[in-house]
Amino acid sequence: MFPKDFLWGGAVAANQCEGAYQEDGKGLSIQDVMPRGIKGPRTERPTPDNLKLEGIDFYHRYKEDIAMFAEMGFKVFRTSIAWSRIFPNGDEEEPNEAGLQFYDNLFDECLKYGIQPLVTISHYETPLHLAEAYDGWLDRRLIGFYERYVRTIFTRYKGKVKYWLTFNEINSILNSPFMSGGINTPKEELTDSQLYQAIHHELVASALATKIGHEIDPEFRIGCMILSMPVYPLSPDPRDVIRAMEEEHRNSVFTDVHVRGEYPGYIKRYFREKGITLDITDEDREILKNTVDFISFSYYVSVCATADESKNIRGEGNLLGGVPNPTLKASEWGWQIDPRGLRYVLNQLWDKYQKPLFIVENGLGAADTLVPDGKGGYTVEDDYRIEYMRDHLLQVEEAIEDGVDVMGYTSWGCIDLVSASTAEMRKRYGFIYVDRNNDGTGTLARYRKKSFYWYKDVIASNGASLHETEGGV
Ligand code: BGP
Repeated sequence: MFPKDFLWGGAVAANQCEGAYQEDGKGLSIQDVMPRGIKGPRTERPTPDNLKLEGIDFYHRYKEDIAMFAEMGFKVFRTSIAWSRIFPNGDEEEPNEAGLQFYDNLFDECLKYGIQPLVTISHYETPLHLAEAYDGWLDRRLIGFYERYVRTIFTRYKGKVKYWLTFNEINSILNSPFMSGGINTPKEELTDSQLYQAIHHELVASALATKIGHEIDPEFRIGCMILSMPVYPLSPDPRDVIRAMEEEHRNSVFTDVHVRGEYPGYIKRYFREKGITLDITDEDREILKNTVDFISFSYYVSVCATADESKNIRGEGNLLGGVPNPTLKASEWGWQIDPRGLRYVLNQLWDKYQKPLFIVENGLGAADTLVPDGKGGYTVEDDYRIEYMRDHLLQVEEAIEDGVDVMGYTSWGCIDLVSASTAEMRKRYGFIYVDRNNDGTGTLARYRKKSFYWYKDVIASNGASLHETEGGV
């Protein structure tokens, strides 16, 4: 059974839905020069083929959209603040009032319906100037710019926002240093020392945000946000088991530091053996001791690992990827579907840390077809999405039965938006269909999908309706 105060809802990110990329004083963000996501080359300046410049026009249509979230019964709505609306270049002394006002209006609109905002402070949308002039998080000065930004938003939205996430999928910097860390230096030229130095700066900034947040409002609940991805051994060969453990360590260092306040032994060994020496000050070590209130994470895929190099083939799927699992099916985009992996990851994190857990992203990216609904309107018969979400939510319930403290679940892309990895509209996650196509055509009209009504029932029954149809796994 789901606890009675379970936070049901949905999630988006500013850069993938707001559009209005130059409105009300907003500066450019790295997303404005990524018309193909992480798959294609970036551009010098924004180009018209970049769907994120207009997004789904959430900036102007948020009232209509939030009303639909309220109709589904959302208790929580996760979005991000676009850093470049508040500090257009990232390094100014004074914030942009029009940007601050937009989020005041947005949060007020949520609160009007009793929906709690859950805010990601930095979601793959570093101000472009910070990437170009400082090389993003490679530069220690980013900590100070981030500190000014968080002080501003914490002070401004105190009383409206209680739940905060410091960096979206902070571990994705391992694979996407530009998108995740605003690092302009091409990935191939980055040394391991540079990468881990940038990571260190982000970890310090995250802990500093937690410290400042608790000072500004002791009621704040501040969490880290991790791209979770269980790594299974490809075979029972102990060498594969150890390889899986080592690959998990690559990611778990981020939670270890956030929850325990210091670097774990295995990463110190990695640094030693790779000859990585980091600039870590005594003050940094003190700041890192400000640990998070909860752990949030995205969950889409699990992967396998093998010590047999001939089988070590990387598959598609999420930003980090891994060896495909021969027992699982995949989505149209090659992301393998593994509902039980969600129960597994919840148990793993709980066993290790005993911190409340929040699933802040999960969902199925699929190509949808709009069809007449028989009542003069249009809908999408997205039974595949319902099946995916039901199977995952039943595993969340299993984890709750296992004794795991799960705070809530916000499905990814509760309204269709531009995808992060491929920057397209065709890959849809929403309960709400948005009429916009990969070529930029479409009216931007919104339509309720079949899953809209399904999720509404799930929330109204606090998960009981999940048992009305048999689970598929
Ligand atoms: C996560 C990101 C989101 C997001 C989601 C789905 O990695 O935090 O921003 O979009 O994955 O990925 P995609 O949009 O590439 O399908």
